[in-house]
Amino acid sequence: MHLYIAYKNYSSWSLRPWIAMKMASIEFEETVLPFYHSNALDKLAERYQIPAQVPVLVEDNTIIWDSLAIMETLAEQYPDRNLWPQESGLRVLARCAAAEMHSGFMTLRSTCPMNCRKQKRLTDEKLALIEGDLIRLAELWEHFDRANKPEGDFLCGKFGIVDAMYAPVMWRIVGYGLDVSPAFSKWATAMQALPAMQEWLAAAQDEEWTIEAYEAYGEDV
Ligand SMILES: N[C@@H](CCC(=O)N[C@@H](CS)C(=O)NCC(=O)O)C(=O)O
Repeated sequence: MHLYIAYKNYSSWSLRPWIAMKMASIEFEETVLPFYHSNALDKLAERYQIPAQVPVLVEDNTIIWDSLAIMETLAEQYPDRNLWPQESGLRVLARCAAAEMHSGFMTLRSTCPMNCRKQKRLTDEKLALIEGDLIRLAELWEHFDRANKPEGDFLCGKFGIVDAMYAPVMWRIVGYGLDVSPAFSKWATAMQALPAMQEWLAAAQDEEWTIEAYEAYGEDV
């Protein structure tokens, strides 16, 4: 199984299946395709006739070219890893929140691009723009707080796909010094402390590439 991803410092969609696979102890090989610095991603896309985007998971003749589709497929392939919660009501909540991330939070995503190795601060004008998304995050975390779920630090107790979908949001909130809610902060602390997340961060810090377009967001602290 081979996971194609991009810059660990910047590629939020890459982080999602990568951390889900690490947390579920699914073995894989990985290749980083730095699409601002090489045409290797275009070549991969041409070869498989898919969009020139990461993440892409290749297993034998199966090509999966979307983060959520990758994790859904893995949840089917590895039912014992509980990538979705077992209890159906909790699973519905997890699926809704994962889908909401996949198709929403556009303002937060476009205003605060993931930049794991930097601390940034936003102007008041930019902060006002993302206020609605921060309120929505707090509301979502309240849904999970009210849910009947097993013990644990993550949204459904144990780490699962829904946590993986929000993993880059942790870097956005922490990196831009934003405040969501105490429940969110507790989750973010647990997420950041994961050995797999620290492994991702160390690799991001070691990367030689810089993308000026992403560095231009916010003021460096
Ligand atoms: N819907 C896709 C989105 C993937 C996506 O936007 N990936 C970005 C990197 S984080 C990308 O590959 N960008 C390459 C480009 O736009 O040239 C998914 O969930 O996998």
